[in-house]
Amino acid sequence: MLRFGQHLIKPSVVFLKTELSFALVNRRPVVPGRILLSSVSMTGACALGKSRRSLVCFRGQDGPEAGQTVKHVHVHVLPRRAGDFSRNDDVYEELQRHDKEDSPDKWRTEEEMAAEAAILKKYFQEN
Ligand code: AMW
Repeated sequence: MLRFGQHLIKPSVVFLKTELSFALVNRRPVVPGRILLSSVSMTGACALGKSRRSLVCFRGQDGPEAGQTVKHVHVHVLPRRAGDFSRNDDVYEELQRHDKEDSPDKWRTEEEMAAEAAILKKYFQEN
């Protein structure tokens, strides 16, 4: 198990691990392919985001006033695609609402998360 702030993360949802960082799939992605990096591996994440979607957005929230809910340094990687939100910047409002209105019934199952993590793990092994 890995610690992610107040959460214990099962190895099945982690798709990349280095000496100082790990990357996991989000239990509640705002856009398909949204992932979390426990510390920054920007080059790999950028390549991954671009390979799967047309653009990629990085988001970090430092402190509760900035919307941070997990007390562990992390960055969100959100693959973006033209037209995924009717107004492009609506993604930021959706992110704010999303994390405020979190509850267990909205989370993906461990199986769903593990399936996505397996695809991403394979991608990193091959690239
Ligand atoms: W923050 O609001 O701290 O910038 O982001 C925390 C993110 O971590 C949220 O998007 C939330 O969905 C995600 N998250 C929280 N706990 C877990 C978990 N156990 N597994 C996967 N994602 C998680």
